[in-house]
Amino acid sequence: MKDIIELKQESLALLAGKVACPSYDRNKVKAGIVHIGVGGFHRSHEAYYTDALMNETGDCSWGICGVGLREDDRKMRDILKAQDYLYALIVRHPGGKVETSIIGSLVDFLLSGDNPGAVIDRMASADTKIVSLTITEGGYNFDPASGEFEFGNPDVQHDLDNPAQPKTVFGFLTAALKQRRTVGLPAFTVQSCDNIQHNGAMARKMLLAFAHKQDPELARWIEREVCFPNAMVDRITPATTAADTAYLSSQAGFKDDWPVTCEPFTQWVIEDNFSNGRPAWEHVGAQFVPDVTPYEKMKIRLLNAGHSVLGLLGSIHGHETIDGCVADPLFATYLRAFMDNEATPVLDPVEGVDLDAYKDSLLQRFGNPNIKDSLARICLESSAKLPKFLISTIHENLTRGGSIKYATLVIAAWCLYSDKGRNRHGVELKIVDQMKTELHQAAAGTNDDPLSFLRLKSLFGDLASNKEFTALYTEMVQAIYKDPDIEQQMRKVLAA
Ligand code: CS2
Repeated sequence: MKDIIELKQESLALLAGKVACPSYDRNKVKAGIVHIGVGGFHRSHEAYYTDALMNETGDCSWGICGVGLREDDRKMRDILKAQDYLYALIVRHPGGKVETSIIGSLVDFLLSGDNPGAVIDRMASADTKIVSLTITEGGYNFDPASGEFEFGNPDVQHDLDNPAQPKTVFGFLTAALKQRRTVGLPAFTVQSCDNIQHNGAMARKMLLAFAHKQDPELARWIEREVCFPNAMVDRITPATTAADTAYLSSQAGFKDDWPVTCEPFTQWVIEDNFSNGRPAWEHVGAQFVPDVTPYEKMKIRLLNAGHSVLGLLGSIHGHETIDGCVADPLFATYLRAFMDNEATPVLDPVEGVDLDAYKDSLLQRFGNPNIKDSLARICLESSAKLPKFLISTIHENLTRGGSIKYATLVIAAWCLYSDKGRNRHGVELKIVDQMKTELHQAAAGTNDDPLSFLRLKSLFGDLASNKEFTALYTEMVQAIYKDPDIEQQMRKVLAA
């Protein structure tokens, strides 16, 4: 065991013989990007592309300074700092091949809780050209039903009252942009990397709503000067487990306290709309397109929605992982039927993409037995995900007279899940959701009022008053409340 190498800048020379390491001089890397929300996905995606680009071209002006806005980010910061911001990316192929590389594009990490002024200054620095975000679907602070900015959020109120000591992403972006404008620096680009359709437009709308309240003149400058490219981002990145860390020390001979595991597939389709330059990510596989709309809708309504379908139905059934679900023929058939009959009909054609082949590839990716993507991760924050991933598809199918039965059973399963917090065997399911209490209370009213869950208007809009939907939903929710054997209901839907 004493031969285990600590992951650090000074050990890269030793590690180079064992794993792929940065070939560029990390001392020369300038942080052209400030990234808010350094989790597994950022590290397997944007940081990976940026590292690959530096390896490919040697252009070191686009390193990344991570920023954590939550106290929960401290652990990641501490671990990365102790490793000189290096970490291992473990790519697991379906056939068992594993490719490990050390990613060097992160070069700093600030926690806003320690010093908000330092975060603002870093964003306002002349070196910063892009502020990118993975703040999750819930981080955009919009009301899911109206799509408008939620001024009721106490942190937003705090930021409006304390512009120099913000807590939210909107407070930080506004303060930094204000500083840039005052000193005559060009605006940075705000680049969303979250799974929201028109993620750039969403970031823009929310930031402008906030900035208008705080400083209307600055808001007008932001409106003119800041670009918010839309993008479709994709790489399945399960939560890191102790087995990943153990794998590195036993198989690769070095210690990383928080590596990232992901699938080999990766995709990034970006609108070429930047305020102040950008990395040439196209050299390492990103696609720049004039309009990302069809790509993002395809990905969110098939991949992300597909995950949620398996996540909720699978959790009630007692499956634990996505690959476990698709290895079960009933779940695989159900997923494909949902995709073919409900998700695909509401999609626009995507140039150069064969949707059938795309769906085949999704089933293969989900089935990767070496990516143990837990249903617990998929079900995290479902209230921020389902309106975008699945409920929009139901609304669109109701309008066009299309099928809704596959998705409706998922909503019924979500109600049971939120109410009981247990799978069909009575085993507890750990629910993590900002709306956990509201979801639970609404779901708990189901026995008296079968539509109780749907009355959460901010999630479901007017579904509770749609006769076609409520008739089917009532039948399904009552059936699974009587007997949570979800398989039986899935078979029924498939046979209907
Ligand atoms: C998942 C995504 O969060 C979820 O529910 O669907 O994290 C998904 O794995 C990624 O978007 C894949 O690109």
